[in-house]
Amino acid sequence: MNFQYSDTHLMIRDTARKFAQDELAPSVIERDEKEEFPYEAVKKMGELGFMGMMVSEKYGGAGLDTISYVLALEEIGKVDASACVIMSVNNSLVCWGLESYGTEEQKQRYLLDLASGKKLGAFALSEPEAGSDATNQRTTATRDGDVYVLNGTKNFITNGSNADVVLVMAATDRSKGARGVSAFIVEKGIPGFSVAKKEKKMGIRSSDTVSLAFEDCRVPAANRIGDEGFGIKFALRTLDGGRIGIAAQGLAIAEASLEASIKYSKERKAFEKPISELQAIQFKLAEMATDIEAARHLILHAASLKDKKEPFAAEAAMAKMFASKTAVRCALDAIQIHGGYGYMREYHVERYLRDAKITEIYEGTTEIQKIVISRALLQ
Ligand code: COS
Repeated sequence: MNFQYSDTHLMIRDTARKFAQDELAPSVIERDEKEEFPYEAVKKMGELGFMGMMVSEKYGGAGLDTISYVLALEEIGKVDASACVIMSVNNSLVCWGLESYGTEEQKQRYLLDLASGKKLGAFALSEPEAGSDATNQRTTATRDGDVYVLNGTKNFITNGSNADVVLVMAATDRSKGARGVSAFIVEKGIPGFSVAKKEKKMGIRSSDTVSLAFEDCRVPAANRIGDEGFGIKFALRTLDGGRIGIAAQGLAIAEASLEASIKYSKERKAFEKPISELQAIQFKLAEMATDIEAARHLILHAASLKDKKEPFAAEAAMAKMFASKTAVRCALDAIQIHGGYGYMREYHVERYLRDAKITEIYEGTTEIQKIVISRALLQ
């Protein structure tokens, strides 16, 4: 495999790096502490074309490839994993699904604003009893003339309280199981749709994670995505791509951990020399760097398959599984290298660990990735 970045790739990486340093870095600790959504930064990410990177220009996007998207996520995630997931959800889970499966009318009405960053999107699949077991949808959508009436609860919804548009999966016919679930576009503010609870989280604390409640919420039938019964396939295909985004987030946290560790180990002296001269530290750095390179290759491989329109679900699952594990391990090592300082908030690395853990859980746990990979091997 030979990944040659184009000039466009490098330009995007540099733009994202500068944006992250200028706009996100100065108050990232404060936002984490206050659990404050980065409104201004998200607005600027929209202006830079980062909120709909792979959407074609005719629908308000930047018309770029998945590799560009990974590079931008990586730079943003190295500084602020919360901003990274806000961006990832809007790009991978909302814009991609709408562009791939929405009607022309839905694209004009919703995608244009979502891809250009004027509006924010969320993706609502998970429920109190349907996380890994995604097909077990209890939220119902009952047809009533030219509307569907939605009832139920969604939980752990990233962007949920700030989203203008939510893609909601709901059972239109529970007797049909996975084939009885449909996907709907639901606009903020319509009667019967409310934010039920904001979660207090371990990490990614400046991105909002909420429960959403639907009580006799009437959604136009024109807002259904695809046919009745297409909802699970829609959601799982969308998540296949989403996993590349979360893998990039994991890679970003791992890289941030390594960069902080290199810097600190050169500055910190013990036994009359910088700790970077101790083999105990050098070996940790070597292992971190190797895992990071491996994660990067898995991610770029999955991204390039996706760009070539070849099957990529198993490769995306491998990338996510490995990059998320790498993120957690590198963050732990970074804390160890920083010693007592690593445990203090001002040194960032404790936040990296708190942010890293969720990459092993959301958009499919590590265990789900193993199911996806082994099914591909055994089919
Ligand atoms: N893309 C499109 N369709 C898919 C798919 C994919 N990647 N994976 C499965 N499907 C389809 C199947 O083909 C099946 O449809 P048909 O019956 O028409 O063939 C349907 O979805 C249900 O799949 P399956 O029968 O395999 O369901 P299972 O319950 O056995 O398991 C897993 C499906 C575990 C793979 C799925 O539930 C999953 O990925 N869960 C994790 C979901 C997740 O990531 N949750 C996080 C929440 S979002 S933050």
